[in-house]
Amino acid sequence: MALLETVVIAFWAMLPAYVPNNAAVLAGGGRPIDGGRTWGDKRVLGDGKTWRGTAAGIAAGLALAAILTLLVDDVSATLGFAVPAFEPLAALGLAAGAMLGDVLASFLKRRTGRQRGAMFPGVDQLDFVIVSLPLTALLATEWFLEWFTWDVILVVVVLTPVLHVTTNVIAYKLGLKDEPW
Ligand code: CTP
Ligand code: MG
Ligand code: K
Repeated sequence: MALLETVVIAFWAMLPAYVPNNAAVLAGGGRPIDGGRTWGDKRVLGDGKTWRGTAAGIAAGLALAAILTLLVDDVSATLGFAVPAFEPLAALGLAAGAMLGDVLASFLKRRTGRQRGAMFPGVDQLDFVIVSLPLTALLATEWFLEWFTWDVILVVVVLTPVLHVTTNVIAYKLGLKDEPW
């Protein structure tokens, strides 16, 4: 597969996992998932993980997957190669997996003494990939094996941190996020 083709497929296939984080930032607030509870002397997850942000993030990922699926034929024809349509379970694995990865990362941050908003290099950039890909493989195995070939996975692992850093710096400069990571 040509490199450009691999990059486009990787980006397209990951969009339903990329958008939940950004939607959560825009929609976040209200009741924290951990209800304010602590484990030892630290919060279980912290005020940065809310029910509203999480629900909005998953909904945004599912909505984007549905829109992309409607566009698949036109985009594939224009590009000259096929991009994936999202099966409902694939969309769910990507969107819910992204939010679950983010929540698990906050759990790890609190256990390692990091305050809300603290940087956790590596984890911040890849938490949603580490959970969304295995969850999608579990929920939509055939779809996953068809699209997430090893070269696509490699591109995802390289491309995601670059996109993550870029979008977060932009969100920070626009005043949407408190920190640029
Ligand atoms: N957010 C949310 N619910 C989520 C994820 C994010 O409400 N599941 C919102 C919160 O307002 C959060 C903001 O998006 O403050 C930025 O997200 P993130 O950087 O993941 O959270 P942090 O506040 O940095 O907290 P943490 O240190 O736990 O990552
Ligand atoms: Mg943060
Ligand atoms: K995060």
